[in-house]
Amino acid sequence: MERSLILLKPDCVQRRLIGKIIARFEEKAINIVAMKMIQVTPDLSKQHYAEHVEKPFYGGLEEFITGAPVVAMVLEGLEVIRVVRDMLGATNGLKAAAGTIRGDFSSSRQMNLVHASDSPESATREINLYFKESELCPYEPTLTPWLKAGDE
Ligand code: FUP
Repeated sequence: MERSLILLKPDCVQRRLIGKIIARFEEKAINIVAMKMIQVTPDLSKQHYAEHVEKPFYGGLEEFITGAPVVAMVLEGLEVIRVVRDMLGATNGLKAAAGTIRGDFSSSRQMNLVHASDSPESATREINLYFKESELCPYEPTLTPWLKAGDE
């Protein structure tokens, strides 16, 4: 089992797409094990996007991500880091394939609706940035026998 840190970004909240996007993850039978709405601060943004802080686009990115609340979630499932990235599509909504979340709902590189961790190392770092251990609520869905075979 893997975990991934997902943010429904300010554009997702402002456009009233939270429910639709969460439904995509639920329909895929991915487990939501933590969720909360928060206001990202400039300090948290700099920690989250540490690899981008020196880049020319960072100022705009920080203004965007701190501009309205986000919904932070921890998703859990088999290969969930790759599965969710595939569900999101390419970073730029204009380039994301139709059928992906960004391909269907975004026409922007910055306002691409959802963040998802890109590796196990990033997932651990990002989950610890947004959640305390006590805020995680892992559980076994009663539907599990109908979601995958016993040896998967
Ligand atoms: P991703 O891994 O899909 O989140 O994308 P990146 O780590 O490459 O970029 C992080 C965020 O910066 C993306 F959500 C989009 C944004 N970005 C810009 O706003 N301008 C750029 O030129 C590049 C990325």
